[in-house]
Amino acid sequence: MSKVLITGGAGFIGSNLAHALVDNNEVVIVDDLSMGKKENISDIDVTFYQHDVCDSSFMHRLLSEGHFDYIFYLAAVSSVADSVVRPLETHLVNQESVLDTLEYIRQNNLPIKKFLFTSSAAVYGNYPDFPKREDARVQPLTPYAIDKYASERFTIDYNKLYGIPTVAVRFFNVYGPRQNPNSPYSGVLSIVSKCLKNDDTFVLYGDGSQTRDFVYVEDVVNALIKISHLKIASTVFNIANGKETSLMSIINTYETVSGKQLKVKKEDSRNGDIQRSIADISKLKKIGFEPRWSLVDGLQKYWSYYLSL
Ligand code: UD2
Repeated sequence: MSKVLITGGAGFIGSNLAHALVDNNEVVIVDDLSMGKKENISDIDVTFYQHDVCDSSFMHRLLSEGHFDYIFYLAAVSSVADSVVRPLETHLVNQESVLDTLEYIRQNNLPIKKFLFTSSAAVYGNYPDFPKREDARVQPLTPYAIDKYASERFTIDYNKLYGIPTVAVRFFNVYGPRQNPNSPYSGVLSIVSKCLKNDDTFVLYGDGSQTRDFVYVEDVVNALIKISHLKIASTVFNIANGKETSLMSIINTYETVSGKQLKVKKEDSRNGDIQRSIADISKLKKIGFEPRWSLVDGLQKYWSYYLSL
């Protein structure tokens, strides 16, 4: 049995990962519950610490006493828009806490098998090269993207310079059960789900022509587990579906799936918002990973989960 630390493990992606790992691993979770929820992990047998990853003395103690084989670093303020409003606070979480953990691992020669950092498609910015390959030009346009890119590079450099087994991934737009819809900065499909269910009005920023590569959380979790077990290190993988969908079009599909109509109010685009996003996932495919969830199937599963709440 391996020992696994998931920072941000009570959050959306982290809690789905914890559910997938818990049967065959000893799972420890650190989460300050700023976006995560205790209920996300209350049905599984994990050790949970409600703590901020910026509390470095707590993190150092945990790392030295935990004897972790795998560390999945998912703790983050995961909103682009929020980072534009609170650049310094989000920087401390999205970059400094990551570097502090890497540095503690280095200084203490902790014998981990893999440190996996979760970066973001936001690093690509608005250059018009599509689909985005991992070696495409980057253009981090927001504090969120800057921090994710820097942390990703630190992660990779800690392998190149110090031999620590590290790897990074870039999430595109992940959706599915347990995504918290209750912040204005929540993922768009969690907000759409809530509005559809409660007949609330959805605020559409921009004209809906902006595109995203939406990927179902179960595919993301399977990709994370697969990548963490690879012998290779010091590289970055896109995690996405490889399909480009406009916001308007996914809303229409969701209306069909749910049999309901979304009330929409339009507002100006958000500051720093990206117009197009689509991943090249051939690097993922090369390691034998293929996303299994189509948009319709993923939305159907998400909607039935949502109705059951
Ligand atoms: C998502 C991730 C981010 C990063 C990025 C990578 C979330 C919350 N954010 O940012 O962490 O990985 O992808 O590209 O998952 N929108 C509305 N109305 C709303 C909310 C959003 O119109 O109530 C729009 C928003 O302006 C944007 C699109 O929907 O054009 C997607 O927004 P998002 O916040 O879900 O995700 P994004 O792409 O900014």
